[in-house]
Amino acid sequence: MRQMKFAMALAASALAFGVTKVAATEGAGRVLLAQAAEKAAGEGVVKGVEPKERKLLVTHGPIPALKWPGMTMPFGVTPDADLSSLKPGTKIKFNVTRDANGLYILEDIRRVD
Ligand SMILES: [Cu+2]
Repeated sequence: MRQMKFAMALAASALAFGVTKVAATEGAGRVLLAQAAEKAAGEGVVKGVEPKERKLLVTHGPIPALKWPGMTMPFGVTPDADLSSLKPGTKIKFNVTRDANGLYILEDIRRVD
């Protein structure tokens, strides 16, 4: 009887371990997916600059990492982004990431001259 309890306890802990392991693996997978999805390289052309609102209107090419086709859309930018050298017609490269609210914003904006 004692042995049986021990065996059951072992089985239970093995099961618990297995579940924990799966959860950890899934968690890691999700982190990797999130990282892959949240840093997507893109390029495009500036269509408009709103320095006060820290926004850019950008016509970007397809961004496969986000499954986005090319389109024109407004973006916020990271706080460190320097918009002073950008104007309509400026070609740029950037990374698309998300802000604290989950909105897509541009970071690491580089002019392509
Ligand atoms: Cu878009």
